[in-house]
Amino acid sequence: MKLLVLNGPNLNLLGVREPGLYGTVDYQGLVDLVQAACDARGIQVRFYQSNHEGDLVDAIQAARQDCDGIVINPAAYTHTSVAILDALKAVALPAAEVHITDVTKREPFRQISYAGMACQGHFIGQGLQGYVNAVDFLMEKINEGKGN
Ligand code: CA2
Repeated sequence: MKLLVLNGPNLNLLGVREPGLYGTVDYQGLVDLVQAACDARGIQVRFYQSNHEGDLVDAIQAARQDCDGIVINPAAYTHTSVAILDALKAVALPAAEVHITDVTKREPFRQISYAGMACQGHFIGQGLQGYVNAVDFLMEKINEGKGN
């Protein structure tokens, strides 16, 4: 089983700015955490972060070739990007949406998630652990699909 873990704009700044909101672990620390969780579960994983909407769309499309599922935190594009929603729908891979913060308790403009409309799992406000929980969710979902 192979997963793509996709992160959107500004998440490369994790641990560098706004630690009160996003914590003190940096992007590499997030990668290390999720890589270790995937290793422990015998899952292969590819990580990609971009500040550019089209690059995220390209990465979603590329996942069709070699991935069984997608963990995605589209960051600000969550609330604006129909292109990312359409890409997730087009590839039709099992997908789980992650938000480090509890977007349900933040500004009104964060209350819509376009990408979330194409995701079967939603991990909101669980910090970085949300990524690991999303991996577990997808592992179960993908294994179910294989008849396990
Ligand atoms: O809570 C989340 O994970 C978000 O996806 C984070 C996005 C925000 O636009 C979403 O509404 C919720 C923002 C990511 C910005 O990440 C930063 C990390 C460190 C310092 C500054 C920004």
